[in-house]
Amino acid sequence: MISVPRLYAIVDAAFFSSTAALMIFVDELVAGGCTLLQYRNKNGNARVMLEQARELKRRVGRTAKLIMNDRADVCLAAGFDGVHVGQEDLSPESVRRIVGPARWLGVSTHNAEQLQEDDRTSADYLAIGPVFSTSSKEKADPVVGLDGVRRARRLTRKPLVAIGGITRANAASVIEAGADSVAVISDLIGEPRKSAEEFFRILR
Ligand code: 3NM
Repeated sequence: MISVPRLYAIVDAAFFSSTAALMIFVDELVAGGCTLLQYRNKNGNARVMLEQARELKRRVGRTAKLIMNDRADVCLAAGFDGVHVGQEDLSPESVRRIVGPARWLGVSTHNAEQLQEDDRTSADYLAIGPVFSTSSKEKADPVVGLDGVRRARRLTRKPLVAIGGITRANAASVIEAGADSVAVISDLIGEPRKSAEEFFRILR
């Protein structure tokens, strides 16, 4: 069983106007103590995606685990540590076959049925969300709330990552509801280092 840190930083390329700005953001997250980062790029072209992924790997090295959103091919090509897939991406088992047994595989779920189904796969961790309303994801599923996190906690023994609208102000309640980790996009933007440090202080 893997061990997931309290804060799972999601680096979404859509939030950055240049590769340089994205890299500075990541350096700051690592300086703030982040050891698990997901690179998410939902509309970039594949070459830019791979270039950014390789640059992330060069900068982060082994100080943090790097998880690639959706793309098993980019994960392997950039030497990342794992892949995170959603309900409309390749199935967990098909990704597992591509990335092998050692790399981390995470799966997004949005309700109890999906969570139970993906609990039966070889996923290393499951995500549940959106916990709160979010503007960072297009066509987000209905909010599950803290009750959704509690229910998810009862349905899986895999590490549980909560996502969606999580901030320093509500993160403690999400962990109390049973999540092992919070995945965050927008509340890290702006002052990533300070924000990450505060998350770790709050979630200690
Ligand atoms: N996935 P923020 S919610 C990428 O429900 C993503 O699976 C979600 O961004 C899900 O921290 C979400 O800014 C967006 O709310 C999270």
